[in-house]
Amino acid sequence: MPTLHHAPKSRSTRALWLLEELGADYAIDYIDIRRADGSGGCDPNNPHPLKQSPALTTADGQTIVESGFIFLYLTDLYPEAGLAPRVGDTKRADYIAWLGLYTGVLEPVITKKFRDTAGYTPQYEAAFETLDTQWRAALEHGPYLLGDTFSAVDILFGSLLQFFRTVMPPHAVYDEWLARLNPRPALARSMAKDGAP
Ligand SMILES: N[C@@H](CCC(=O)N[C@@H](CS)C(=O)NCC(=O)O)C(=O)O
Repeated sequence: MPTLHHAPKSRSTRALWLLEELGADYAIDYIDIRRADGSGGCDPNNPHPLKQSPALTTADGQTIVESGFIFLYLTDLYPEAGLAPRVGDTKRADYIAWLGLYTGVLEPVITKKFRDTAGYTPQYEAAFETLDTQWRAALEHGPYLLGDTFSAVDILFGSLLQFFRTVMPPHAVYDEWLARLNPRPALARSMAKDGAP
């Protein structure tokens, strides 16, 4: 079974939520990471090359890193859960595009905007505004990012706002979407497993 290398209250919390939504059979390896407040440290048991969370070890011992790619792997591993369009589905490209935008655009842009602010150029701000517009347009069409069906990209993007709501502007469409996501039983189950037993 896959093993999630998980640090409580970190980006791996969203992978726990996904695993619960998928009904997956999985193991959790609770790890330590360096925290922004200077606490924590690199965990020798963490297979992530940068000692970050999340990391996933597959059933055959391979390591996958980056939230978006862990999501792609897991939703392909459990297609019957219906949390992602399968290959050949017309919505597959949209799904891959959201995973790519999260990994390749949103993460680097918000890191610059909120942490490494000296490097926040007008190009980054333009990318941020484009993403905000595209994200809101998808939800306005919604009710979920891919349209009428809840999917793994709602978990990926939604977990960011659950953790850090002010990362995006205070538009009601975000809050209404979060209100649809927050009561999901799988989210409550993942929260119960978030901290080490
Ligand atoms: N883009 C990566 C980011 C991973 C990441 O930065 N994780 C943080 C926890 S939220 C971490 O492990 N920080 C410790 C460190 O960078 O040493 C992903 O989404 O998987």
